[in-house]
Amino acid sequence: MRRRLLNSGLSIALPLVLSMTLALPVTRAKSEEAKSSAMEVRVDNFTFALDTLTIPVNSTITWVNKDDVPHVIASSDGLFKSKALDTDDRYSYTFSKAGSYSYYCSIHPKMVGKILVR
Ligand SMILES: [Cu+2]
Repeated sequence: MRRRLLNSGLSIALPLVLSMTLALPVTRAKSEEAKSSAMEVRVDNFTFALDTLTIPVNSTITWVNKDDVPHVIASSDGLFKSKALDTDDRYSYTFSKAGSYSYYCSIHPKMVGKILVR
């Protein structure tokens, strides 16, 4: 009797869990809320992979250049600036205060991104 109850409970719960798991990637937008305190932003095809990123205070963002031309990660208000990043070079910055941080590539100023720190 007890085993029968357990089985019927599982058969209801399992499809529910599966459908929730499958739904996750679909609901992720290009601008996503980050849970982790270390995030990577790929620079590829003259764009920042996540053009707007929301992160908790004290998160570290690492930009990785996947292009075969150099890019420079530069804060719009002069807070940070990388050296010229060649292919696969990385640049990291830790955001210790809440706020909105716009940045761009100083070689290609049309490349822009934003970090929202909460
Ligand atoms: Cu660039």
